[in-house]
Amino acid sequence: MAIPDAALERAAELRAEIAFHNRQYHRFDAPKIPDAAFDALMQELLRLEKEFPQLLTATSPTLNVGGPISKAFSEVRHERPMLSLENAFSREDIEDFWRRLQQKIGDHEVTLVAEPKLDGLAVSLIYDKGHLVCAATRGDGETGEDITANILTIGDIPQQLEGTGWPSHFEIRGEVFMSREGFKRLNECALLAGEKTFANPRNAAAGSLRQIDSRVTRERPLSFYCYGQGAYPSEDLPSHHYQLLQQLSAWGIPINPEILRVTSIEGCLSFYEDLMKRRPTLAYDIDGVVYKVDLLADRERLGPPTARAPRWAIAHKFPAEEALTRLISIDIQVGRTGALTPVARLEPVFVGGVTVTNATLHNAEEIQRKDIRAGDQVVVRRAGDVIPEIVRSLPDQRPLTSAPFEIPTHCPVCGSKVDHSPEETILRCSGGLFCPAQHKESIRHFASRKAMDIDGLGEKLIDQLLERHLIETVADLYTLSANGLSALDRLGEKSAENLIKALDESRHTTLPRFLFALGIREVGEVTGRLLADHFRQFEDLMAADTASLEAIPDIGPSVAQHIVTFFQQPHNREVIRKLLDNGVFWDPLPARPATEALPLAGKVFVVTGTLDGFTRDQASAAIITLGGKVTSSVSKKTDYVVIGKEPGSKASKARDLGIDLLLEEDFIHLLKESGHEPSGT
Ligand code: 9MJ
Repeated sequence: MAIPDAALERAAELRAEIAFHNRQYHRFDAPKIPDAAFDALMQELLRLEKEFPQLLTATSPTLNVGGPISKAFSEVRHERPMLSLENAFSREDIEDFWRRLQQKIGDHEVTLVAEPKLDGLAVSLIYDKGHLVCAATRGDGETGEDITANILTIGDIPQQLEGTGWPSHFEIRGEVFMSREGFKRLNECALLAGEKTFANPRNAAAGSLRQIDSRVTRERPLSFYCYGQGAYPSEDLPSHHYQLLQQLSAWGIPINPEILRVTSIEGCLSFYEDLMKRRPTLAYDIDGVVYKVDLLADRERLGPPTARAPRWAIAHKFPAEEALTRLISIDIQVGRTGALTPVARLEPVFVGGVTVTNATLHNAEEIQRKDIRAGDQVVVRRAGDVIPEIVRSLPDQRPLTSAPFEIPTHCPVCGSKVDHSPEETILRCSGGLFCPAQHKESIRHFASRKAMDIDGLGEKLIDQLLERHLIETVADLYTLSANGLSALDRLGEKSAENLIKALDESRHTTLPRFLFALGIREVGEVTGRLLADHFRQFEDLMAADTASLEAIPDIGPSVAQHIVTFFQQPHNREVIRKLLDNGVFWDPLPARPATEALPLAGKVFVVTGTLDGFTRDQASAAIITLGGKVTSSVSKKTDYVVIGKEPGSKASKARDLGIDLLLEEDFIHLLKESGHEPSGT
């Protein structure tokens, strides 16, 4: 069958692109596109070559591992080819793998070794009479670069083996990588020194290992885990891969402690799921897991390797955390407090296991710094449950007509001037409640579950109520009638009645909720509770000055000023008066007993570290309610230090001073003994 011109052209295009990206990745340690985008190019070429086998040539990247080798290092010919791994992306791919194993070695139970797949750089290490004599990169799989001098600087890798019994000449293989912490430190130092930073730990590891000057490599935080053997005398090989790793470990070679043996598809998948869950908490980056046939004799029975990969192993890749897509536009959202947030509208893209259409751009300055423009191809990242973000754009493919992003000087909704305070990166609309966006968001906040909890009052309904002038302020919500609501689009009679009922029920609230609902800047739920607890009477809070507010633990000068400013505004006082006139009420808090009579009166506490059941504010509020005092530093006057996880220096100082340390369970016990009831909202 003749090959259609279109297929020929596309194959040539794909090969050129793949060659370019291979060079970026392997030669310069600076990939231009995410791994998943590269994999997609490769998959497309594989599909074409499968459909039109005449397309396949010996030099096709689908048959070749890795990238070109640098002339900066001398060449090392591998005693055995260093292969790559076949990739699996789904349960079906793993089932296929098992089926293939069953066909060839199904005459006994098959055990696999499951390993994390580190995202680093594969290296070969040769030991001669127990001494590390040669280290090489994978290179093109046949020939690698001699990086012995650099490998000798990595403290994890033994230059002389421990114990006894090693073969006189053997080769092991493993991954050199950089921990996330090490990568962060390295980039921070580079930034301070005005040097180039690395995009990720993998590039940093590769860049560090391929330094001409090994004194530079010595300064880099590199680690190593061995995952198998290369050329190894067969008479010295243990029968199983797992045993071999244990043996190597006994000679001082680092082995990943996560490695496990599994005997079923379910075993593989649960290893995969577990590691994927723990992926964000691991000290290093992994991009999947690898399953390997444990019994080495079985590997022979599976047949010779394919062009790139052995048949006895498969890499089960995690969903890519980075993907390429097009940035359609940069919208500016105006929040309740006027903060302007740029939001990226994206062509839908599958990343981190979900389809993403919006991503955060953090702030306007960052967009300018990274020169991200509407219309650009961009790298989107979604790691774990973190909100998707735009990492960078690919300016090479930018349309000629594109213009740099401009920091708005005026609010896109109301046209008011934008404030840009020097100490904040945040831009803020100065329009206050006159800005329709802020106004609408403040009503949404008022109705939200943790505030007045008005069930059924959503964004669309609020839009209509405002557009039809049925409400001006939140106080007007309480003048609505089912009759009046019947004019609204798509709001049935029943829903209208339900909303009126919900509004009516919300009239009976609590003082902490009411304070939170008012939407005073920096007054969240916890501060609302703290203020209610302290003042008891709403009128007293309204009349408070900054000095009396700042005297309350955990109320700083900024929030104190916001509170005073809020209650000074005639507009706010008017809305509050109307809310109370329209029937909003709360049960008065019982008068506070004299502080001296309270169980923790006179006791001084410090809270440090992370508690499981309380935020720091909640723990402080509980102590204060019981008459105790909370301070931020440990001194001789401190009676108790409550310690959570990762407590830091305060705990050791307390220990030095002989102060009572309370673990969270001791603290809860003390609170209970003192008659504390957890405060609900
Ligand atoms: C990584 N990257 O962690 C292999 N790998 O085995 C592990 N790579 C591998 N094994 C054979 N754990 C070829 C590559």
